[in-house]
Amino acid sequence: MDFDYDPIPLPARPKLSQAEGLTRCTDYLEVMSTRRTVRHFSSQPVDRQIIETAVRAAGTAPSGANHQPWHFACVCDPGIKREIRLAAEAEERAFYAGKAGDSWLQDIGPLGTNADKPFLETAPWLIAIFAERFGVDKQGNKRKNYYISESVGIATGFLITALHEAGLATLTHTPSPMKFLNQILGRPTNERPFVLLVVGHTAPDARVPRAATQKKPLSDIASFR
Ligand code: IYR
Repeated sequence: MDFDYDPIPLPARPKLSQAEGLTRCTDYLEVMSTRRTVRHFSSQPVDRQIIETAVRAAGTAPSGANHQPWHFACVCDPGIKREIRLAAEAEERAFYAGKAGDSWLQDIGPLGTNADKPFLETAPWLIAIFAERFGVDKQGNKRKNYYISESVGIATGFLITALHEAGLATLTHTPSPMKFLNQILGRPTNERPFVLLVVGHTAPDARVPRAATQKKPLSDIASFR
């Protein structure tokens, strides 16, 4: 088979010494070590331009066959945020009332969460991230996507990092099931809600569970041979 392979040069990047590379990497580690998943948001507004730029950064993520199987539905409208809160809390009430099962509830006990999700209205932005199960072209033909969860997961990581760089806090929220997001946000059925990212500034009295700050040491997460 003949393919239209059209190689172009890489974009220019400064050549770093190993020492410079390590310094930069260490700086990045330090920045990322201050990221916390936050549940106490202030209502301080955040410019749409920051959200747009962070989403563009997310859109640079690698993806299967470069199909970019994601959609970021960015919501600041108070009425829509309220709708999302009400639907999410309904799911969460069922979850905490028993659907989760005892061992799951025990595992998240140290996080201090419950079915109340006021931050879904307080935070200035909600970004509902959808994974495209398959693409649809202008003629309505289906296009297969590949490594969908991997691709959308990586893009979500890029997004969280960009927002953290912008001095903002995020919460990766996953009310389950999240089908209501398709209906409220008018997203097509080929898109599956992946995560609901809550974005904003932290409340002045924000607290995080101590348990959540404990990260595994390198020796537990990596092996070298
Ligand atoms: N989605 C619920 C429960 C929950 C589940 C996990 I796994 C967490 O890490 C945290 C919470 C909620 O948001 O309360």
